[in-house]
Amino acid sequence: MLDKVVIANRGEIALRILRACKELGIKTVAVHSTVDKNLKHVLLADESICIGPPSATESYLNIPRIISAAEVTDSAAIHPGYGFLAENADFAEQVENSGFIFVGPTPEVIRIMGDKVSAINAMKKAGVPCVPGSGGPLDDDDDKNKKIAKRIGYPVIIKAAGGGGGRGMRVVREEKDLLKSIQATQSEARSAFGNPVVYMEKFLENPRHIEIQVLADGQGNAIHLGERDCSMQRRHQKVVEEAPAPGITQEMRKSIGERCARACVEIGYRGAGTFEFLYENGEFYFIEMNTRIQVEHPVTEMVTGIDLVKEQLRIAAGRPLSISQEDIVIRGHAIECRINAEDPKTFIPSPGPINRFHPPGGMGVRWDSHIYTEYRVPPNYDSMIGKLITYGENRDVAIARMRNALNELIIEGIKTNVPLQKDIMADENFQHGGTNIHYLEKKLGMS
Ligand code: MV4
Repeated sequence: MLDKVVIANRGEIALRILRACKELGIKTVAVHSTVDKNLKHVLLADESICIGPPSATESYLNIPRIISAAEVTDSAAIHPGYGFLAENADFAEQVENSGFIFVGPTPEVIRIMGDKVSAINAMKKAGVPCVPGSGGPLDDDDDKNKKIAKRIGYPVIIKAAGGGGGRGMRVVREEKDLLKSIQATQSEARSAFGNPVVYMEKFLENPRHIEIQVLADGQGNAIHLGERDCSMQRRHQKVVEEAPAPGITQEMRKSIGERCARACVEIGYRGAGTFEFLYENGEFYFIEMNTRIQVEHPVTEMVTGIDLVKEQLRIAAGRPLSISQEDIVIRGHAIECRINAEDPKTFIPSPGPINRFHPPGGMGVRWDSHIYTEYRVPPNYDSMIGKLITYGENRDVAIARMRNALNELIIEGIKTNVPLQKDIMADENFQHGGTNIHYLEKKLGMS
């Protein structure tokens, strides 16, 4: 096993990684900004190093400082968590070139998936179903673009190859708007991502967002761990996630999951990964792949019993996958509510001191969070302060437990989105299951 790991992140995921390391007998190094010196995982880590001021660009995004921390502590590996440098191929490459193990896929694979055009082409080649589209970058030939759009059929969507996660997209409903939309997306993409390449897809009007979790060892073995439904979102920020996805049958899960696992072997994937799909009218359409552990990984852990972060660390240590596809059984139902320090109506971040805190508990309740009484939520980072996960033998039980757990959860001193989460859990359409990606924004009266 790895001897010592640098946790190159903060907040709940840093604590999550620390716990997995401890279970595996791996020593831990916390790297943190000045404002994060009292984070729970920093206090629990074997060693800690301050790597800079609060600004993420000077701390959690500062590659030389993180690699130096690995050097001075004689660490074996660096776990990037999610966000920050987790999907930065240059970081993964520099980590490897400095003689450390990057807990994740190879830099080459991260690079392929970071470019959405190359990701789609790799997946198409590997037999993963994709959205009908241009199959490559669009050029300046207006007539050619019109032909592509006509073949696909309106409405179409123009997306930036360097985008992802909802940044740099434009829907086009009629031919007369095509050229200017392509040009606008190109120039936006050039300034936002330094890459003007755009591509075209059929625009799906009312899909759900369903993703498949995979694990691969980079030694020819790969498995899938079923799907998550992440459709409950606002402005591309997920709010509630669940596993399994309502209405997805064993047969559908097996069929799409096996295609993802096979694709992992084909592209030489290593580590935990997620295939993102749009799901509409009973069909899955690949849109992007995430090459990191995701925020919502606990719902998959609850329904499979597999510790995904421990698996990441075992894979990074060079061990072949210890679990086979037959070992994976989806049992029961899990729901995750993201808890954010924000106004529940305006969504304006609400940093500050937590004066009173009581976590929920009971059967099937999991609270993944770094917060404690008198912890101060800094204004410098993402507003997510915890994740409340409930499990039950079926979806109704998981919802009932979530409603109880949200009522038990007390966080005072700052505003949180707990009231919004209570509203969602009480919503009859959510309770019925299978709401699409537009549901929450419509409920909130945004569109
Ligand atoms: C789409 C789409 C409809 N049709 N692609 C937004 C985030 C990025 N990952 C892809 N996104 C979308 N791509 C086609 N061809 C609708 C969205 C989309 C979306 C997707 C997932 C979750 C939330 C979303 C919210 C708005 C739009």
